[in-house]
Amino acid sequence: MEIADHIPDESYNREIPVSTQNVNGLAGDSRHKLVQRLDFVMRTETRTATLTEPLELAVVVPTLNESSNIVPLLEGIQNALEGVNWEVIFVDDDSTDGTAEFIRQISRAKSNVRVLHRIGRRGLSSACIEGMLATAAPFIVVMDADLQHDERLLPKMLAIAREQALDVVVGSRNVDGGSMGTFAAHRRWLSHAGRQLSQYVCRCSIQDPMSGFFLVRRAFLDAAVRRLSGVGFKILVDLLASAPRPVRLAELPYEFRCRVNGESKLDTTTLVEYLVLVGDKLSGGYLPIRFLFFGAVGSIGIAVHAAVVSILFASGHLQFFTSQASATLASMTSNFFLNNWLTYRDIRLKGKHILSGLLAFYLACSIGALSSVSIANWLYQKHIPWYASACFGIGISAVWNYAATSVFVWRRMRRRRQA
Ligand SMILES: Nc1nc2c(ncn2[C@@H]2O[C@H](COP(=O)(O)OP(=O)(O)OP(=O)(O)O)[C@@H](O)[C@H]2O)c(=O)[nH]1
Ligand SMILES: [Mg+2]
Repeated sequence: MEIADHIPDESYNREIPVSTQNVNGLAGDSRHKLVQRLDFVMRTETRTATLTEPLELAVVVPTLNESSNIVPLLEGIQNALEGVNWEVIFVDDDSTDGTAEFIRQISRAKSNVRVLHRIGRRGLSSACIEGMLATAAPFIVVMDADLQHDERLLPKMLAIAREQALDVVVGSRNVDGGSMGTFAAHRRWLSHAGRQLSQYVCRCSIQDPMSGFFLVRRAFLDAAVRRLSGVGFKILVDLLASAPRPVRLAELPYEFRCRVNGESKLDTTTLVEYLVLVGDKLSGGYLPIRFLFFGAVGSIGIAVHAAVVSILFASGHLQFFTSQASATLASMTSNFFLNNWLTYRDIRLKGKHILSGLLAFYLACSIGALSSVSIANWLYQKHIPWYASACFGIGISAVWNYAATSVFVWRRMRRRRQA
């Protein structure tokens, strides 16, 4: 049964239906409390930009399946920013729990709440960048939706940025008074390692570069935005490493809370993406990231091929031709799944698209293999040494496989998924 609460909105002189039907994991009493809190959010007057009182601060919140956190988050921001002219921009990557629609319903009554709904896209950093670009506010805060960041820090961040003319103010867990809360030991270690690594690319000294809670001055963002990589989770490191000049920065302590509702989106690719980000910054942005991943996966494919041939042929069970054909199929299959998991993680194929993607991948790679053999053979006949001919053939097939599969497997499938 749908729970629809008709919340009177005097400014519109009509009832705004807000459905909490899709709010994840909440039932009975909790849902009732949520409805009351939503009512508070909808009724509370917030200052909105006018000609005499311009917008002062935008809060950009990336969301992926965070429907149960939206109301408490808005409530917290609203309480913290009393007297400030603010807006909040949620950037949602097509959450399956109805987060975007839920926010849209709130937006109909509250003009300072907006949602940027991205379809066929993934990525926390790119979501933050697009959210920051969607506002005209002179100061922008990026914070998570999961209530782990202390919204009471918001007015202090704004005040210190103004008073000391700072570019960036970071909500920090690693300065006096701040804490990681109940963060697991391995996450603390990862955070520490990430901090050490960030020193090589950031244009300032910072204790908590892994923080996802920070304020940035619009003018500073504008100067750095074209150099941003937009890869992965660590948008603050990206921003600090993209600065055209040394950054004027302060850190304010806060205690990192634990997540109560919803699930963490961190996975093993987060670490890989961070390494890619640092590599990209160290190379001055010239690293062809996807191609390098594709190449690394291809090398693993060679190892898979060699292993399968040696097992099947050396064991004496199969002829060389059959062993070779089985190994080719095995390596193409493992390459497809590894590329889908890593190289194209932001546009990953799922569900029924996996099978059609795999078949398209087989086809594209078979054409690549045939061209590689023909070109290498032709060069060899022209008296080019065998190793140079072979390398050239491999190079040609790698470029072909990358170009063809990126267009015909991942991008084409993505377009179909959007249709
Ligand atoms: N738009 C968008 N938001 C994302 C994406 N991945 C994560 N988020 C949001 O980014 C914020 C941080 O994600 P979390 O999964 O909480 O990551 P974390 O805080 O580093 O990790 P935990 O401590 O385990 O919660 C949350 O508001 C997520 O909903 C994404 O791909 N796109
Ligand atoms: Mg979190």
